[in-house]
Amino acid sequence: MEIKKVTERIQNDLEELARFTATPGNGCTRLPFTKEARGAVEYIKKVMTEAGLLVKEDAAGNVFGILEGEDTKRPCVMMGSHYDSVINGGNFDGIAGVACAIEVARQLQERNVPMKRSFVAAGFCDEEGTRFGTGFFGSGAILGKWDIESCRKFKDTAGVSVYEAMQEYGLNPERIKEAEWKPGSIGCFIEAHVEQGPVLAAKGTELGLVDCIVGIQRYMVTVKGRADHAGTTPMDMRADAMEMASGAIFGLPAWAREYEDGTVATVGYISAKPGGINIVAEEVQFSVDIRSRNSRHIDEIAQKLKEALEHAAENCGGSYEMEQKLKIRPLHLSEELLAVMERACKDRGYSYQRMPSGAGHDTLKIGQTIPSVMVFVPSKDGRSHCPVEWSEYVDLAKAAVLGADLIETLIREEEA
Ligand code: HGY
Ligand code: MN
Ligand code: MN
Repeated sequence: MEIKKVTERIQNDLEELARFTATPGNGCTRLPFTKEARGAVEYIKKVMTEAGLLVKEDAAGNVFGILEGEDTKRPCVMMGSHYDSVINGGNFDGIAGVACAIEVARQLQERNVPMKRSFVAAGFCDEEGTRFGTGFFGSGAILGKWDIESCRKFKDTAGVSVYEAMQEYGLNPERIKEAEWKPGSIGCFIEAHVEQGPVLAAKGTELGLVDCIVGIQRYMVTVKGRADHAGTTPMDMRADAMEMASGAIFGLPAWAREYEDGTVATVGYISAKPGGINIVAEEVQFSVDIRSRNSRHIDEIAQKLKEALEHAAENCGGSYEMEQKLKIRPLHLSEELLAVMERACKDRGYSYQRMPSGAGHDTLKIGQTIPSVMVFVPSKDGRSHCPVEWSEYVDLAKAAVLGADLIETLIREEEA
């Protein structure tokens, strides 16, 4: 296997997949259950078929390419990532890990690895949660974490539920439970992903072996006041939803900085109704994303948010709702798999370092119950979730080679 050929195959796939965006010329926008998602999935299925894999699309919109092992009853080795993106995101976040997983399937066959158990390349739906706020939909679905009720409950900012979006996409949400894999049927999970941060690029390290991933809590907050004339309504007679929201929004970054341990809090989305320049805001909606390697810090920030909203609502005569969209614990990854990855890096002469992940990833969901490991490749200038996101294809090729080494070792050692 020469790295040049691997690099070219990954580059070709990613350049093709970059075409499936709703914002051509302004980054990748590939939200779940859209025509862009459909286009990417059809291309992924084509490439998986060409790679000699058995292709399946499940009830949640996930796509799998299966290299069947001799004994299909034994737990498989799964490798993959998500094919959806954020709004105006980059062409590597998630989808590069899907391309790497397909490349690993090619390499396992080229190396004539005796496949005693199956290898599954996975493309997950809606890891980001950009549309519905939740996230980890596809990876959660294979673990049985989604049901019809939760598909109806969560809605996007246009009021379309996951349920309705699935129907429009051609899926039947009544069958969501069929996406669940039998417990024990996935032996371990590997994800290759761009770092989305500055560490590897700054140090010139080729690969990152992720040893822990932050916990995350996400909320959509709706503050309700009263619409009034912006000129004639005295300041002490208003129920201004923007004034009520601004206290909490202003507090979040400061509350996160107090911990000085990488804890972060972000308001990425805000909307005001009716939204007129001369109307006191009647309703303000804003998103909250809180992360830390320490769950207690996340809980404390969420509590401060609630208290700030309580206080503002009392003072201004308004009300608020704090809808929890996601709550997931921090994760320590498999030491056993990390040790095999470290050995493989040393054997290949790849520079590497262990590191935490501030981004969630499907591994954060799957790794809660299945031994998992992640390999990062450097992100140019540490940028991600924006059109300038860039990683070198040769670095992705190294991650794919490492993934194939890990799986080959697991399979050969088992048989030893
Ligand atoms: O937001 C994240 O952590 C990831 O990009 N889904
Ligand atoms: Mn991602
Ligand atoms: Mn992302």
